[in-house]
Amino acid sequence: SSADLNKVLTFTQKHYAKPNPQMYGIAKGKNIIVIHLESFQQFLINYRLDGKEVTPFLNSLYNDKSTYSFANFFNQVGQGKTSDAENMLETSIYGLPQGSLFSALGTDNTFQGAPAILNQQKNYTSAVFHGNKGSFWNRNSVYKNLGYQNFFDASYFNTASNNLTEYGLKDKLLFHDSVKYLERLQQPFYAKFITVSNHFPYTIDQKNTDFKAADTGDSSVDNYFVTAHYLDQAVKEFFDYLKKSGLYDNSMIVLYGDHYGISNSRNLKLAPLLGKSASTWTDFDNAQLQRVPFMIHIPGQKNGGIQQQYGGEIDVLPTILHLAGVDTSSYIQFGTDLFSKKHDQVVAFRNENFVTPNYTVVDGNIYDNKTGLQITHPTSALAAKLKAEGNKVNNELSLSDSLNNKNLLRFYIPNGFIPVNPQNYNYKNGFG
Ligand code: GP9
Ligand code: MN
Repeated sequence: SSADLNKVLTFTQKHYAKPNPQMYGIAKGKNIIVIHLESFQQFLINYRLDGKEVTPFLNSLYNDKSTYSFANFFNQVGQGKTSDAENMLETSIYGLPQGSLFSALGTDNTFQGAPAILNQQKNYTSAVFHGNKGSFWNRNSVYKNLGYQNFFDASYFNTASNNLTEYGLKDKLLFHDSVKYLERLQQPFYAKFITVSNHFPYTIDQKNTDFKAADTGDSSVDNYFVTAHYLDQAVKEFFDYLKKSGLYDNSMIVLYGDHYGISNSRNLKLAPLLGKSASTWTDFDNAQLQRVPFMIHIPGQKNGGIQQQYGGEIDVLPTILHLAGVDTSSYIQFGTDLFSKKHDQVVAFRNENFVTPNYTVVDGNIYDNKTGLQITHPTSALAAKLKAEGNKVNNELSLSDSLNNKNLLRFYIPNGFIPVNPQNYNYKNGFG
């Protein structure tokens, strides 16, 4: 109803953070290439296993002045995992408390997301590349509702069995075999690559395992480093293709990790590799490990570097749109531009726990980020502050749920936005 919609609008309009003028439009007219790093956690960045860098190429990007690299960026997914991450990045609206929004509501709901906005505002074409079936996570339907013009799923690639791992085409092949399609897209384009090789249980054939596994006694933890290394090499090869094709210089490349690769229960095996002990491991450590990479690489930029502000997946869309020079003030978005002075640094997890630059709140327990210790007797000022932040988190998540469950966007047309007609798009689907 319009009362429900108004509640959402009242929140998002007040929450809106206007762009930082120094950053607004710095990537105007550039291609936007989004690389989804499957199950990739931030702790891998600059990490050495037995003295050897696991992801040397991503490390070099992270440490490069042409990259805005975020040290305190968190995944915010729920059970929808990859699909929740995609949903947040495309729309700046949360996933559902249970299940996957893509699967549950993706066929019928109205979306106002990145491909349509960029197409309508800045004449971008759009494409997704993914080496699994188009029906996985209901992407076929959702992408049409988002206004994606092209979806190159497994049916476009050679999916002979030795080209695959458990979740589809090997990443090196995905990138290599996509370039011929990418080169033919009209520029500027918005293109997303969803990798799959670094997915649980982290298995890959002998030929691609030139990195020595860890030795924790849990094979998925041990091999996580092997497939992460493979993914790193795949991304490096893709950058080489981009340079060779000439696309690199006119592109902004955005990289993000979608969610954890090592689950909370397995973190106990991981702990010693992070210089910690399983016996003192807490919910605080689990929450802090929800960091994933977020990097915005803009060739030619010299003012990048490591950003300390706290944020998460919900914040990506307004950030990217502002860099592309798109005004976001009329869209319903729950995140805020990471570069804005008004950026909201309270990071909500889907289960209502949250992290701020100084504190972590899990199941109502407060932890001090500096010491990692629980604060059992907070001052009344601190208790009140965190209570207010917790209330904001709950309110935000429930407004997002109301928006999704009641499909409220069908009643809202942002200024200058033309509703997407999914029937304009037709993709093949399956294995070729
Ligand atoms: C499959 C892939 C994996 O297409 O994106 O999804 P996940 O299991 O990580 O949610
Ligand atoms: Mn995933």
